[in-house]
Amino acid sequence: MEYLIFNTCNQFIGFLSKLGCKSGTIEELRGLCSISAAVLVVAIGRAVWVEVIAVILAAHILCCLFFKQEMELSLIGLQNAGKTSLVNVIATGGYSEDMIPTVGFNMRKVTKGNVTIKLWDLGGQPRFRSMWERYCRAVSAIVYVVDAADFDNLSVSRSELHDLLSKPSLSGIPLLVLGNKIDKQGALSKEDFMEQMGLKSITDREVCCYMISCKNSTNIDTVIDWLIKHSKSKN
Ligand SMILES: Nc1nc2c(ncn2[C@@H]2O[C@H](COP(=O)(O)OP(=O)(O)O)[C@@H](O)[C@H]2O)c(=O)[nH]1
Ligand SMILES: [Mg+2]
Repeated sequence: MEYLIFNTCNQFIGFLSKLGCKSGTIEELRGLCSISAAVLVVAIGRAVWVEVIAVILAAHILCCLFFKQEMELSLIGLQNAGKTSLVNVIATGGYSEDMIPTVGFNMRKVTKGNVTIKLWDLGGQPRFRSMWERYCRAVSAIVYVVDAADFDNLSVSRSELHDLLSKPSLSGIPLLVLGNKIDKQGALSKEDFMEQMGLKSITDREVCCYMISCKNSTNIDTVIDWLIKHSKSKN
């Protein structure tokens, strides 16, 4: 490219000299043309790079637009089940024993690859349970967290879950039930947990159950895989 521009300039200068221009003027013109050619090449070179970068950016934006997935889900369950701990483990991998009970709700956005998960972490105390249904209406999935080692509260947890699922506004929304704290001695097996929670009687939606430990990060990757699989395409 540079050679072509330089050659054209030289031919133009040769033509000028044939017309009788002074050699000094022609040398100046030759120098000027060389500099212009170099500037042009750099400019074209840059333009090419700018184009290449623009194409890469456009492709990236298109990929993001067409393949970006987003999901909104509600995390519910009785207080102390480990909902906020689960959000923390999914978001940062961090776990803490000293958790402050969630008052009302928390919202966290977590990005995993091209999937953005908007998590509503709802308070589990009795006074907050009435708002569960409202926050579950438009979600891609309901995640119900249970302390699988807290036998005293299992029946309450079961009845709250079945109460919630009976709401017509929530029909068909996929449900993921997590038996948490399996690191604790005496925690229920998956079979017993499913039995105690009455999961086999839920037939009007997709139901999945995993036994997890936020403390030891057991099965957290499986949970994230399930969530990603249930995320909706943005477009
Ligand atoms: N042993 C054990 N404790 C856990 C686990 N997950 C949460 N906890 C503890 O359970 C308590 C309540 O957790 P939190 O996330 O606040 O529960 P939430 O009320 O459902 O949000 C905290 O002391 C946590 O450290 C777990 O997998 N194993
Ligand atoms: Mg909490």
